[in-house]
Amino acid sequence: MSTPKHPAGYRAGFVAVIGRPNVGKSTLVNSLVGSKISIVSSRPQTTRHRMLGIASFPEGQLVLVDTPGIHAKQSRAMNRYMNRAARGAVSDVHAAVLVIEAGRWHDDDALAYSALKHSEVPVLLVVNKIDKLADKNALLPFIQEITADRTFHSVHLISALKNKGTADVARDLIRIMPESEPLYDEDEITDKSQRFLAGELVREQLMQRLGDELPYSATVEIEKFEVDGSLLRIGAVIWLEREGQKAIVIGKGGERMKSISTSARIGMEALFGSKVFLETWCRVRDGWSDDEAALRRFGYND
Ligand SMILES: Nc1nc2c(ncn2[C@@H]2O[C@H](COP(=O)(O)OP(=O)(O)O)[C@@H](O)[C@H]2O)c(=O)[nH]1
Ligand SMILES: [Mg+2]
Repeated sequence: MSTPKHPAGYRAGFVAVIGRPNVGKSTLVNSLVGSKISIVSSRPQTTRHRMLGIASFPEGQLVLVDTPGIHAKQSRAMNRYMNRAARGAVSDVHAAVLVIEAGRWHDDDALAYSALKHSEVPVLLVVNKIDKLADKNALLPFIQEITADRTFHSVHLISALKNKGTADVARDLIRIMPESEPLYDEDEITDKSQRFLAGELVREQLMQRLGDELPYSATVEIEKFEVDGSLLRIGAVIWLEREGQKAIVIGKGGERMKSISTSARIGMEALFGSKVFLETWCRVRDGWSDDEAALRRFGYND
């Protein structure tokens, strides 16, 4: 008879990570997983897809569902896709984490809470970015106000960016999970392919480096992903909506494109643990972000 690999009382389950855009959901998922699998930027709506982050601990495993933020504006096909992905994440989970930003309670926080309220799963309130708060004394009345007429399993004050308080969030969540064998191999960190993650790392650079409107009209397609001995050869196409956007992405003398490519490559090498040869170029496809067929082709299908 084989001895069981996991201790008695090992727990595993799914956790939805919910909140309005830009509160730090992806940063929290990365902190719990211990690797940067979900891209992060200071722009709202960086996360476009629902993705799983797998966080394994000696006493249990959390499968975190990172979501695009729930928000009220739904005019374009892309926004409708992102809201569907976020709301869909609340079904079939064992717990949910509502992430908010310390010191601020927005209408869209209330919208996210109301999406959870009907689901009957325990909800942890995670107040993030406490490192940014000059006056920590202001937190208590803020939290009292939020929790006065809302029900939470527990409240955590954290800084996902500085990994402060996140271990307690994990411990608390594991206690809620059902007893179970691990749901994924303990060395897996996400359900997404390396190919997908490579595209996201290029898109992260676009989100971080381009002016206000442009990042939302760009997407990335990985045309080539080849293993060549210990080297990964990756070819990425940046799809834009208008010819005029090309010059902006490429920059003077190709400088911007070069830094996008270099930073994305460094991120890929860290995540994949191998050397990467990355080629990046731009193409134009008119109006792709409001075209359901083009969205599906670029992997936005649910
Ligand atoms: N100061 C600070 N910034 C944070 C923290 N967590 C996330 N951020 C920043 O907030 C921005 C949005 O984070 P992201 O994880 O993409 O938010 P999401 O849209 O909710 O997934 C990024 O610039 C992060 O670096 C934190 O604990 N402290
Ligand atoms: Mg995100």
